[in-house]
Amino acid sequence: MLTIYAIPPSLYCAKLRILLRHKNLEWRELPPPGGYGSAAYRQVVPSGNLPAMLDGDLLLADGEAIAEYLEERYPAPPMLPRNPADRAKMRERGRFHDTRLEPALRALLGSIAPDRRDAALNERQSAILSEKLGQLSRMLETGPELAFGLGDCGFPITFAWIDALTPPLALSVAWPAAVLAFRARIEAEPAVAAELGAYRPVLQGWVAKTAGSPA
Ligand SMILES: N[C@@H](CCC(=O)N[C@@H](CS)C(=O)NCC(=O)O)C(=O)O
Repeated sequence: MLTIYAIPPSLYCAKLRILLRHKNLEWRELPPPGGYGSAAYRQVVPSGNLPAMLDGDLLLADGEAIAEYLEERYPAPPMLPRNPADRAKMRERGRFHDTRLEPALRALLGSIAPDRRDAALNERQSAILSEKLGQLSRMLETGPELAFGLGDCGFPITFAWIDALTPPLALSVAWPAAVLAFRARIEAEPAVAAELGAYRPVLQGWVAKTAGSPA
């Protein structure tokens, strides 16, 4: 059985669980030894990255490296299309999530606690998130021909974070119609629905605790 090092509120750990669920894989989860960011965990995983995965003797850290490995090791159901151009488009979508959209959200994490609220930052990041969603909307016009793939797994989790941070940080994010349609489509995937069902309460509890409002 696969072992995953994870912590409950981690966006990238939830993203990986969507893939595990979609591929019907069994896994057990361990917290990082010594806790988040600990030296003890870096003894096991040099980069300290979460998630990390153990498959027999193989230790891998980084969500995308893990996802590509699992796709090759457990090819059914396929999460990359068959032809090279569509495979590349699916990877492009995933990279856009990890390197463009999610960092625009991550910039807000330091501003959730009431004593660290930064209204100007929240406004700026609202505009950047809206811009990224606009870019995604245009990218979806030429999407790869696969109902659900590797490049899709991060979006439902980042969308849930935007929802969760919108009330406490008074975000104003514009959602293009094509992104809302994409969101509805991927949220209807059983693996996504199952992960969101488990993850949303954890996320909402974490945000409520950090933002200082009742869960
Ligand atoms: N690109 C990485 C991002 C993962 C990431 O940012 N993980 C955070 C937790 S959500 C983390 O590892 N933080 C601890 C650290 O970097 O030491 C991946 O896909 O695995």
